Amino acid sequence: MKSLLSSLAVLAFPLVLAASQPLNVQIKGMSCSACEEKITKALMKIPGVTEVKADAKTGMTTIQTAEKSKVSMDAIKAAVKEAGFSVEGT
Ligand SMILES: [Cu+2]
Repeated sequence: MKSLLSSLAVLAFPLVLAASQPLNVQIKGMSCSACEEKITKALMKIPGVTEVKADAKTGMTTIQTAEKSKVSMDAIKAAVKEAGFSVEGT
């Protein structure tokens, strides 16, 4: 029983790490904290997004997802566009 539990722990650990990979995108057009809030609200609506940190000064936005594979870059770009901004390089 003890060996079964420890092998389960070994198996579960990398899965937890893989599930918390953040996505970093550069967003154009942010100029103040209201913009950050708008972006955050728009991105939080995407299923699977658990946390958003938008920085108006640098444009750098970190998107934390429950499962990286389920949140597509297309969904992020669409949400950003709908909020009135754009993802750098698009
Ligand atoms: Cu603003």
